[in-house]
Amino acid sequence: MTATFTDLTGNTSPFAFFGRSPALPPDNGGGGSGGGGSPSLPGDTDGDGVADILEMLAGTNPALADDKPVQQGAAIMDAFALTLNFAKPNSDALKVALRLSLPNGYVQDGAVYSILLGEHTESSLVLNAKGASPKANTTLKVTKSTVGTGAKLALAVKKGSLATNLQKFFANKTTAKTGEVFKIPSAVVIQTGGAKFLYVGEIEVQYKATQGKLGKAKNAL
Ligand SMILES: [Ca+2]
Repeated sequence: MTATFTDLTGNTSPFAFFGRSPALPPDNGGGGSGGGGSPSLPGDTDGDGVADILEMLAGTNPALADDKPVQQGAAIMDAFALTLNFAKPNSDALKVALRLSLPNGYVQDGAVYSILLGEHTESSLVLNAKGASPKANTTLKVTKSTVGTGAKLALAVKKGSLATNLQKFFANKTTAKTGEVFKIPSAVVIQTGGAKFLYVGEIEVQYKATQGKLGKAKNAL
């Protein structure tokens, strides 16, 4: 069974602009598993090894090689659940679970997190001593492991407008088949102790749409 992206007025192919960004590598054309191709991030103006979009996330200067975040390795996405509501604006929801290893000198109280998912950014989430950001439509909870430097991040977005920056990863054409698997790049920047630390990762998600109503994507099993 296939589903079509459908807008509020019932048009069945209104999402041509969701086609893969020209800056991204073309689809590998293989279809099926991994049909979304590699989502590696393009553009590194100053050639310092950190893509411009990640420097913008970190608040460093993408044109200055001396100014860049400290690359910390992987942010592992354990879960991803996106619900796009085509019938009602500002009603999209997203829940993401991530794991990473906290940097040296990390202080939870006052740590500032910025998270990139696809081309959607949640910026400047400031934690309290308990690891929670203030109550809002977007919340982040960071739970430190009792042993070692590991931490689990739980990001929740409600009443969002997420389609523009996330749905493009599900549609390399004007329609997408239910069940297709796509890769979504992710990045986390932590500001703590006067330094900026960058983590990157990606997750494979499976897309499912109900015509004119909902589009859902969750991590592929
Ligand atoms: Ca750069």
